[in-house]
Amino acid sequence: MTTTNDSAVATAAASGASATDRFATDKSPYAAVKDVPKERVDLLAREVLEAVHGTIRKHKVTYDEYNALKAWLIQVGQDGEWPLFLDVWVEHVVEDVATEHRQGNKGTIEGPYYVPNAPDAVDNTIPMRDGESGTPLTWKGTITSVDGTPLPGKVELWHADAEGFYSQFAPGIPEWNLRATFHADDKGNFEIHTIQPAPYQIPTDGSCGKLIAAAGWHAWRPAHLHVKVSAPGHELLTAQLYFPGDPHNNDDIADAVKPELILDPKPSGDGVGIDYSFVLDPE
Ligand code: MBD
Ligand code: FE
Repeated sequence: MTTTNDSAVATAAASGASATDRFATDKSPYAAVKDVPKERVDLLAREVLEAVHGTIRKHKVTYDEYNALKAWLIQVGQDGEWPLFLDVWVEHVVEDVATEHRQGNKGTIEGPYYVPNAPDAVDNTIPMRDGESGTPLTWKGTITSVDGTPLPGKVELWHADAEGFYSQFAPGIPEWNLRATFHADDKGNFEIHTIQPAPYQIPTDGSCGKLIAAAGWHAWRPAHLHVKVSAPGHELLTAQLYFPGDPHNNDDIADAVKPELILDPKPSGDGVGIDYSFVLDPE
């Protein structure tokens, strides 16, 4: 794992703890499991358990394997890696089901590293450190409704730096680095200045990394920009945008790439320019 300096080492347990705290803060209403109707809990819990039982019978799972699973599940909790595990291996299907009715833009998963209420961008530019490394990226686009009406909405943007680290989840990075809220004008136009993120490897030194190593998988996600696009009276769009030619666009560990989400960057000044717009579904 890359480190920024000796006193600021990014560890799975530290970013896992931050992601777990983040979830508890932002999604605290969901702690009320009792609000899910009993019939739904009965149906879903029963079917998931039946699927597990079916796998055990089909593959004659041994006590050694059962105990390895038990030890690993305990470790996922201790590392705070439940948000990472669920968002990498489960969320993409929940997202598909939740958005299948939409006529507007395709979205994809939120992942574990969103922080709400990022400050407004100044001069259409995301906060960066002096000399932030990475190719400059200029992005122009519009927000419209499915009927073509321009929407003066907002784009919340967050992404990793050129080393693959997220502010507030890796040490030694200013709080709101590479996180901001951008506002579209009354014609729905917005403009964003940032830098191109790097491909991202999920932490390999925690329990998710152990699963990946034990199964012989890889830990990579393609480079991506995360967005939440919103406008009054419209469904919130959560998406990620990807860069053509990334070696992991076809084997994202989180299975969150869709063809509609791949950008078409063009040379622009000393960096690249992208033109990517959003169509939102009315509520
Ligand atoms: C990420 O940056 C991410 O977007 C997802 C979905 C999972 C882990 C890290
Ligand atoms: Fe991400």
